[in-house]
Amino acid sequence: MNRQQIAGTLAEVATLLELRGDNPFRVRAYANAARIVESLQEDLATLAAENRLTEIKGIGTDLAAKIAEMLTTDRLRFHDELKASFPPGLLDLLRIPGFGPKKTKAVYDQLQVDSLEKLEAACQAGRVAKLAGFGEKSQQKILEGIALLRQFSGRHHYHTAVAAAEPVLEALRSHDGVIRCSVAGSLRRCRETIGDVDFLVSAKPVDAPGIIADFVGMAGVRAVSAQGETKASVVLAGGIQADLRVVSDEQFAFALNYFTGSKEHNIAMRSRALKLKNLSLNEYGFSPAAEKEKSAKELGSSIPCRTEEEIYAALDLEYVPPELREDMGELAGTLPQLIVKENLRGVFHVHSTWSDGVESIEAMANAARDLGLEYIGISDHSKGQRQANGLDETRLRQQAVEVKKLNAKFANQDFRIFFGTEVDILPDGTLDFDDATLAQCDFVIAAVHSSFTLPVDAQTERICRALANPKVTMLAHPTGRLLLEREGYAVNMPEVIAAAAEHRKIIEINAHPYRLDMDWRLWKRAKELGVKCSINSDAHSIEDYQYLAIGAAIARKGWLEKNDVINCLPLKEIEKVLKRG
Ligand code: DGT
Ligand code: CA
Ligand code: CA
Repeated sequence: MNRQQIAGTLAEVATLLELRGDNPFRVRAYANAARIVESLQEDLATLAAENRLTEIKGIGTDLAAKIAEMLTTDRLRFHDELKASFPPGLLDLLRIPGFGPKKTKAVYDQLQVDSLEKLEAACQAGRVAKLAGFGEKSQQKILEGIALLRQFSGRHHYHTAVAAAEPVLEALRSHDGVIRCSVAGSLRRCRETIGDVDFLVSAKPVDAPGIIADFVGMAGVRAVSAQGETKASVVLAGGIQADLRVVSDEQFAFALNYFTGSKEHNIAMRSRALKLKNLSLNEYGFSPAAEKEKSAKELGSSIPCRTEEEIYAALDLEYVPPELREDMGELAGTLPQLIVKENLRGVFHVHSTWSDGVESIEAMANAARDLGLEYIGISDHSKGQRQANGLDETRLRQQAVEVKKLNAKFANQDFRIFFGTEVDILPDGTLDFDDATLAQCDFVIAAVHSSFTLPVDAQTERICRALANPKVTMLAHPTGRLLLEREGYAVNMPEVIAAAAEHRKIIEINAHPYRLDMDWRLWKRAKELGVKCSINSDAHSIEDYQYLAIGAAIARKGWLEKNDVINCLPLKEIEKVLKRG
């Protein structure tokens, strides 16, 4: 077990002991030990090996033995036994916001409630309100808490979390006591899904309680899970959990860096600080490695840093943009000049009413032009997509005529509609249109929309065969995943990437927030092999164009630069590229 897991187990022991009605001093000893281990700077395994665990303040012989047991056996028998002594469903009650061990014990002892379902039923029957210390109001709160729990037990799509975070950030920013504020965590790193939203604020100590009070009382807050003097956790509308931490302005950069993560990036930063400068680094600042972790918290950072730039500079590093902080080599050498969404000059993979879009081609074109783009690539579905009103050969020819007419209208406006298709890749790797039909297109996007359950080798071969087709320009959403809904189909992506490189095909980042496919983790390798990216909106409506910003964020996570992304090319150049084939 690592430090974090050991701390978590100790905290759970404290909760379970309290639930059992154990001696409060014993409960507190475990809770304290969890906190101590959590913030410990020294390496637990080293301390244990040198028999020095008891030197940690608050860790006696009994706790030291338990920590040693977790270090060597990866479990704690005492914890296992405690857990086994309760009905498994009982522990779920602890996840209800505001429902701690005391309340859990009360409903268990007095009403034999040992699961969320039973608690819900007891509340609905009015039995919980009658218990001492509960009442009608708290019964209602429990029901709301259970409903929320069901909703927020999962993760959330990036765009949902952004939408939930924006008003909160705005409210925090407008608060008088707030000096600086930011989102942190996975949201700042632009991960494709978000567990909880992390907010960080700097303020004077006197202002912290007021900021916390305003945060938990905000209009969008549905429930308060925890509230302290400098931090709080709430559930926002839509069931998204959010944490707020308030720190001093001197600590802000360090806290921002720490709580932005990722955990793996933090670990790499810490070990670099130690190796290079003999300094320990945490959310409070730098301190001489020989001293206990407390020193930065209490004495201030031994190298003061106002900004994250200064922290990286102190470690002889260039600034690492949050999207790259995933421990994928970002501390090892020169960083790319990452693409920004303003670099995008046009957009491919646009649908219209000809298949399953909701706007005409002309409306989609005008909207793109209003956004400052110079071209769109219309690519409606092919005939295999009957439920999406896919086009057959005849309708495709008619659509080509319409696009030609529209382009005549746009001729003097430095704007162009490229004519394409999102053609199905059939199970054997051939395409839904023959070469002669595809020849009238300016570009061709090949996509898998069926036979998701092929064995991995067959699926890979199918896609690679499509990529070998000279008529194909780019590959759509390579794994077909729908984030938080459905896994992608089994496919050997390194082989697909190699095939794209060999046949000089583009791979898309499908910017739809449910897809974000091809995954950011694969782009570094693809780029090394020379594969180009197209950030595609997959727009079925005008609003969907906004997904381009998410696509650009994912491209940044994939280390991509402007030159790696073909729709950063201006109209005149993309015309040449498409003509060359
Ligand atoms: P999420 O919420 O699951 O989408 O992912 P994050 O990255 O936002 O994770 P979260 O909210 O648990 O914590 C926020 C950041 O705090 C995380 O990215 C890094 C930092 N952090 C949390 N726990 C640890 C830890 O045990 N060690 C280190 N080094 N950093 C941590
Ligand atoms: Ca988070
Ligand atoms: Ca968090």
